Amino acid sequence: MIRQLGWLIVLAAALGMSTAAVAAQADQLDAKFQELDKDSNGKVSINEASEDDDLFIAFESLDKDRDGELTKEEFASYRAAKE
Ligand SMILES: [Ca+2]
Ligand SMILES: [Ca+2]
Repeated sequence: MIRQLGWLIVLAAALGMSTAAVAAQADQLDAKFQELDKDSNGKVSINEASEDDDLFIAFESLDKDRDGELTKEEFASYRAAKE
């Protein structure tokens, strides 16, 4: 019984840690996105993306709907590919 409880605590700790890690990653993504989104319109334009060389180079392939701007989802796929 005590042994089972021990496992539960280990499991809970592991779950808690991974949730925190995911949340931290999401925060980082938000912070970077907002930093790039200078006019705060919720999208990163090609001009805004030029702040970041790697992002600028990847811009066209990231802009899936080709509207000339990256949504947070489009930007998230860049971050995901980089990590
Ligand atoms: Ca913008
Ligand atoms: Ca787009």
